[in-house]
Amino acid sequence: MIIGITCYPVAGGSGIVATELGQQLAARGHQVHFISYAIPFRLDNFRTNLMYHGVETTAYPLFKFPPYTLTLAAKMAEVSRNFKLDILHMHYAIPHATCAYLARQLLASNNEPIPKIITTLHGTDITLVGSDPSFYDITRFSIHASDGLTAVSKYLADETIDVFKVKKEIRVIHNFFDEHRFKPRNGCCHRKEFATEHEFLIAHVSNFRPVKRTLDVIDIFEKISAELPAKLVLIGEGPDTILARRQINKKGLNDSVIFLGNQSRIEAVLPCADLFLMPSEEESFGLAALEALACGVPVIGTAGTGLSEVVDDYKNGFLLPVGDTTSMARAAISLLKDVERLEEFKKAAAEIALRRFNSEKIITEYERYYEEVLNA
Ligand code: GMT
Repeated sequence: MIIGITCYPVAGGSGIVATELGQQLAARGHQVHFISYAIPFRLDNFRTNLMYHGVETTAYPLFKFPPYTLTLAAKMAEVSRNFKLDILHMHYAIPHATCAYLARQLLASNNEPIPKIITTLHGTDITLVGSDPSFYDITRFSIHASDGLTAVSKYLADETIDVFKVKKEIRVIHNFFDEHRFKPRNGCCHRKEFATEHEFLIAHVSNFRPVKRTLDVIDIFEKISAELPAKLVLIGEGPDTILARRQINKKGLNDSVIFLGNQSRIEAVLPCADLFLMPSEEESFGLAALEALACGVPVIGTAGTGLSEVVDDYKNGFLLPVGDTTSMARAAISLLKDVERLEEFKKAAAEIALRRFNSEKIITEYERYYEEVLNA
């Protein structure tokens, strides 16, 4: 198949999933074309069957906001025409599915072959509409204009059907991880750069948006470190980074917290950790939590979100109510104090992640879904 993929190229779960998917499809012999305004984060190597098409953002005195979506739609049509795309796979309805719809109209107006549009929902479309209802109609329209729809969890599929009154099937295809990159510690690890042998290492990875509740991460860590020797490693950057730094300073935790900023190879750090914290307000899936589990790191996260499809409560982590940092810290402390149980959780983390979310399985699900949509 010849597939065009558009995603947000910046660090974030949806871009990572799109990039890994494109790379693995290319490795299976499909021709993959990334169409975006920058090379996606994690698309760092040359690969056979894989091409990147940059989209220009035009600065023109009349434009207060450069019309990126129009140049993106035009580029989608151009790549479709030049490479005879079978599928345009959009990650996010807004604006990508809308642009794909426009590209399709452009091609149709010239009687040119039209690729099928598949949209994968990652969650933030709903958040966007939640914070700005003016996006509701265009999001609903773009969802319905797609030939195929997937969601990264059942939780998200149900929410989307509910919020947007969706009348078509949304196929649930869970996120996955690259099993060659994310695996438990094998002796060669940077652990001693972060913590001593006697300290526990706690990790958190996110884009530090308010939805991630980074201050809860610090609160949980403060409670853990009051009882046990521990260090906290923070990976990622975002609007709440400054708040987090201020809070760490205020609590006198500077010597116990390591900020690593954005990292493209988090698999070098994750396996060193004993526990991963994801106390988000909302999480349609929680890819960073899956990557931690794959590295054999149990997760403490929020109940009642898509994380429930990723973390097995009481087997490889604990899911607790949003904002309940006391219970989260208590769960963390009791697990860290129980050496045998911690080892069981670590083993279960890697095993369950590999069994349910290995890339081989999930990429095949995408391939089959592409075929279904093409033959519909
Ligand atoms: O969580 C973010 O802020 C990033 C966002 C994104 O678009 O990259 O992540 C969303 O998509 C990921 C990949 O499917 C999911 O693992 C995340 O759970 C989801 N984020 C939220 O639902 C808040």
